[in-house]
Amino acid sequence: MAGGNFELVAMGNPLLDMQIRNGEKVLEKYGLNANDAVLATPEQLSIYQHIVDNYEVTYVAGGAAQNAARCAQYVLPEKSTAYLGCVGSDALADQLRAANDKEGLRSIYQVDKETPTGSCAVVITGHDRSLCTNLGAAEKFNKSHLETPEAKEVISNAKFFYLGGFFLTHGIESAMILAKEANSRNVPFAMNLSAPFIPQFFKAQVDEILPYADIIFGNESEAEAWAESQSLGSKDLTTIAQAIADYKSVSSRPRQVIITQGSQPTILAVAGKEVAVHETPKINPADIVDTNGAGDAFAGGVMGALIAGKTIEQAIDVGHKLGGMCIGQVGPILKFPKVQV
Ligand code: 26A
Repeated sequence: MAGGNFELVAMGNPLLDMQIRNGEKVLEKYGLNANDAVLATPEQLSIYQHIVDNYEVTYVAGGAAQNAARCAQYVLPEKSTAYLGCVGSDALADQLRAANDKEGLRSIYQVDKETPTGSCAVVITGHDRSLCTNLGAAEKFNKSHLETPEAKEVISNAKFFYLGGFFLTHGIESAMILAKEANSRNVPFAMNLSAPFIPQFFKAQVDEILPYADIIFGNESEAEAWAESQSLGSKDLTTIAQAIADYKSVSSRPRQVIITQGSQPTILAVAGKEVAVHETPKINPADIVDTNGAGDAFAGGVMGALIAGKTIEQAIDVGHKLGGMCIGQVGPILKFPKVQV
């Protein structure tokens, strides 16, 4: 598995990020938490116009799984990654395609002409980022898209699948199709917990797909939310990571669970093994631009390295490097021109 043949197929919500800095007042006005990710309520839908009118907005390609796939491509030979999602027929979609083209991620978009491409208000305060999303066309994704010739071809050749957990708010049916495809061909199926509200409010969907997940990514607050959803009765991250690893499985692969916690060490739990801890390289606070996409870059780096044949420990190192690189850029992107990692 060295890359170059669309080994990685990712699926998620393609979003255009509308990012602002010093957004304390916006958090307050819209009742958002500093380091959270939510779906916009009807009352929050005016946030997009509000930031356009009152702030300097940076538009940058987002969508958590799409970011991760672009970052996996960063460490792989050309044409190693493809991405499935639904966009509208508008300028936002063109910007997302262009960003994917630049990084060599193949966009296999379903297009819903009636609905605008999704957007995400990214409100930066210090080293925190708050994400408020209007899914738009992203939630119009239909499983029929998986039957189109282009999607079918990459799905049937994929050696590795990645699902953004965010997709579970609307797309469990399509998600299960990929999970079962991975399982039937014995290739890894990876998933991100994505945000605390996913295990919290979409528990049934998480419970349904988790037995198929060979690799789970998450951060500390998502892991805690999963533990609460399962009434695990523990806030200890080692215990939680182990419990996710040991959760029932239909796969022949021992599940690997990777929990990041910002600058603190990354936890790796593998079903049937002792939990291990990997130091996160220190980043000089002065070098931090914003943390939007850091977790996606980490996941992308880990998957890219695994596809390139690295061990899980080596892959975590690559993930840390890309996460750190992303933090030094505006938005969920890596250095361009490319640097060797
Ligand atoms: C369903 N929701 C809320 C979302 C998202 C999302 N991607 C998919 N679905 N909310 C925020 N994001 C993306 O997360 C990235 C940072 O990890 C943002 O677009 C941002 O680029």
